[in-house]
Amino acid sequence: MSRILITAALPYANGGLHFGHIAGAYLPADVYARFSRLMKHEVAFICGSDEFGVPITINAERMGQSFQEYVDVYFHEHQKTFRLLSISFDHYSRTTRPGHKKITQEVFLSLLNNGHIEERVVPQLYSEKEGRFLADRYVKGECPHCGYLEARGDECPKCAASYESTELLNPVSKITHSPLQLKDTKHWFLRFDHFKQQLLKWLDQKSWKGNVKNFARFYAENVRARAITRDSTWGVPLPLSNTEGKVFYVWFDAPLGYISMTKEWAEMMGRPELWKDFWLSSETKYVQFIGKDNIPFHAVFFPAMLMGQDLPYKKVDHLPANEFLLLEGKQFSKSDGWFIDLHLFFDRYECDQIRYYLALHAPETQDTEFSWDLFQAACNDDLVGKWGNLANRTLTFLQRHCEGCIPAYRDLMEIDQTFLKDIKQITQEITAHYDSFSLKKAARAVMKLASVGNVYFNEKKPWQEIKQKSNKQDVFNTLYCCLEALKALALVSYPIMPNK
Ligand code: B3M
Ligand code: ZN
Repeated sequence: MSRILITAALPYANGGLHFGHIAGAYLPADVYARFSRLMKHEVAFICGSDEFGVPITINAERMGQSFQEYVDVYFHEHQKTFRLLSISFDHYSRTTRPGHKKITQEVFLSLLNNGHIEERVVPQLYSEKEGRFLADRYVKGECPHCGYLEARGDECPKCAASYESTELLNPVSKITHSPLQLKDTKHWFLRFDHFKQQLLKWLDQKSWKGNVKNFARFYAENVRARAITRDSTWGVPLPLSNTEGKVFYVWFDAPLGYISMTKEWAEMMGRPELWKDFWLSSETKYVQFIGKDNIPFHAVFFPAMLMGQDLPYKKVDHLPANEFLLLEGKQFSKSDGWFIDLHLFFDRYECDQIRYYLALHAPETQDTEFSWDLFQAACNDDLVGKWGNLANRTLTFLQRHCEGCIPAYRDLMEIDQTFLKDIKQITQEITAHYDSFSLKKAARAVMKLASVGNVYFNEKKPWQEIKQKSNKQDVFNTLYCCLEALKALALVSYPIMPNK
């Protein structure tokens, strides 16, 4: 038995979740957590919502809601979605809880004391009218490259140039349309470059997917100091005097949520020291499930933050980052109306159907898609045609000819013994697939087991044999072997289809 820490990317409390998010992080994480518990490992499966950051403040202001009211809505909505999908978190928390602030500040102070933090004075856009500095996304102006008048704070929709918001010509506030001035302000920079060699060496030892590792190496090669603070009132405040109006950048505090949430979980279970077994022990196996857009933060920046600590925090061991799942070939987009309403979906279909589909079409090495045709095929051909068929014909036969009891077996023939061996071997195959986070292969092998069962049933033809009184024992043997297959099938299907 070993101890396994499993985390899934903390979703922003800034919009609903779709099947793309589920396929990318939450389903693979849940399958692995369920599998690990089945194998009797000690598991902590931790997640929660990511509730700070500029996009959240902009949307809340637009809706006329307080920031807290706004994130509350999505905190609850996400939990509802996760329940519909039977995601079995051991703890689901949020970054606005007090314990999170404490950890974030401690980690910062440790980096500061160890000489990895630098104060720098930088010019930022300031609104006299609003009395505040404005982040990129609050700003628009003229493109410094093509002169387009409606350019965004960080990139131009006309010529696609990207730039610093301080380079915009005639910048104005998107909220009040008032002009903005450059004004000097202090920010705190983390010297990620201090960790470059350590990061490269650490990454070298990882046996991650090729694309994940290459992407991570590229970021590690190019690390430099980055600002970890922002001018805002919504975020974790700095633990230093005279820093009003400064908070930590959301990507500084969010990954620390994995730690603060594990700590909170341990406290809630009445074992406040338990979090240390997961986070401060080199024996823990730590697996992070994320989408590919989150790779730099999980493979480089967060590990560097931990390398600068006094406590020996556990760094990620496995990072099975996934590509994207599209909807009929295009990215899911609520604003373009290109999405599936989850509540309507679950009025018609069951959780295990979509879990099976998303496992079978997991975007592990390339983008995949949700399509209604493929969904129909997965349900009808596989779940009904193979799995359901084997269960139905076996149990119906058993009911009819064995009074629903499990028959005793005797004198198995070679075909029966081969079948029992096949069951064992496919079960082992599936175990290995779960163990290496290969949902696609696991889902396929589950269906292979069902198919092998159906082939065996067809070959043994118990419906013919039952008519010949002398062969009753062979019919019992057939049913016994089919029940063995069903038992194995139930177990190996459980991580993907826990309800069925
Ligand atoms: N909230 C990004 C995302 O949802 C971000 C993940 C944080 S994990 C520490 O894509
Ligand atoms: Zn332009």
